[in-house]
Amino acid sequence: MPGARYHIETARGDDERAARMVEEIRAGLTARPRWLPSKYFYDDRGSRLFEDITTLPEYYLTRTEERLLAGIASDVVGRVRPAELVELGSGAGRKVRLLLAEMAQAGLLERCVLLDINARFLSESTCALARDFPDLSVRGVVGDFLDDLALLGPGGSRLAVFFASTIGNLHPGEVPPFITRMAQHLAPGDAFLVGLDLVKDVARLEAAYNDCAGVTAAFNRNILRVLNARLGADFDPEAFEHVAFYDRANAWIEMRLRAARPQRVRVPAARLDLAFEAGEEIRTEISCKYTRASFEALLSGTGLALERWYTDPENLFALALLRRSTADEGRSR
Ligand code: SAH
Ligand code: AVI
Repeated sequence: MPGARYHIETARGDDERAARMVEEIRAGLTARPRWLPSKYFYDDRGSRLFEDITTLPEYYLTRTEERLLAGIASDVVGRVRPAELVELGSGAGRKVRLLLAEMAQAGLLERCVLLDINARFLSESTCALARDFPDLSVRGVVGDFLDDLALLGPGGSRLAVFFASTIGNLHPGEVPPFITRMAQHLAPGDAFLVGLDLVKDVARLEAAYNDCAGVTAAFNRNILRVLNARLGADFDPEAFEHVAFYDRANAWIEMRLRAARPQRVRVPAARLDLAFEAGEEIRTEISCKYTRASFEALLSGTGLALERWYTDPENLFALALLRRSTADEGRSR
C-alpha cells in the first residue's frame, strides 16, 4: 500500500521472554517486602486501563504534558532539527504526533521508531502513524526499554522522547545507567526529551493514584491477572486491595496490593506456593516525582546535559530537553 512504510520487530523470542518473566516474578514474590516489576501491568487490558486513567479528572499528568508539548514542540524541533523521532514506552503513540507534525512542517521528517513492551498497542500505533504521515518510514520494536535499547542502533539527527513520566517508574538508582545507555544511541547534538511529574501538594498527588471511579485500582489489580494468564497463577485479584500513597522521604508514589485476608497462591510456572497473611502487601509500582534539581543531579556523568526545562504555568509537570554534548562543548545555542 503506497505510503504505509512500517514494520515491526521483536527484540526477544517468546521463550527468552517467558524465562525472563519467571525469573523476575520469582525474585520479586519471594523477596521481603514482596514486589512485582511494573512493566507487567501492560497486557492489552492493562494498556487500555492506562488509557482510561489518562482521561480521569484526578490524573492531571497526561493532559498537562500534552498541552505543554503542544506549546513547545516547535521550539524543540527548531533547536534539534531531527530527521528521526524515537519514542520509548510509546503506548497509544498520540503525543508524538505533535512533534512529527512540526518535523514535517520544517521539511525534516524521515523516520520514526516506537519501542514498547505491548505488541498490540505498538503495531496499532505504528500502522496509524504510517497511514497519517505518508512520507514517514515507521519502525516498531517490541522490547524492554531497560534491556533492548541496542536495537535503536547509533543516533544521528535523532530526537528521542520518553513521555508520561514513565522514567518515574524506574528507581532513581536505575536512572543514571539508563540515561547513560540512551546517550550511547545519540550522536553529538542529538537530544532526549523526558517527561517528568513534579513534586507538589501531597493531596493532589495521592488523588491522582486513588481516583473515585476505581480505574487505578483495576489497573493495579491487573498485574495479578497477567500473572494468572502468563504463569498459570491462581491469584484472586479481588482479594487484594489497592493501596497508593506518597512517600515523602523518597519523593515517590508507591502502589501496593494488600491481601484482604489470609490466602495461598500458587504460581506453577515459577514453582511458587505462597502464603499471604491478611494485610501483607506486594509493591507493584513506584512513580517518582522530581524537581529540576533532583533530576539534574541524576544527569552527572551520563553524557547528557539539561538544555531546557519546560513547565506548565502551574508547575505540575516538566519536559526536560537533554542534549548530548557536541565536540565543541563551549558553544552556546
Ligand atoms: N507514552 C504514552 C504511554 C505511557 S504508559 C503516553 O505518554 O501516554 C507507559 C508505556 O510504557 C506503556 O505503553 C507500557 O506498555 C510501556 N512500558 C512499560 N514498561 C516498559 C518497559 N520496561 N519497556 C518497554 N515499554 C514499557
Ligand atoms: C506510566 N506511568 C508514568 C504511570 C504513572 O503515573 O506512574 C502509570 C500509572 N500508575 C498508576 N496510574 C498511572
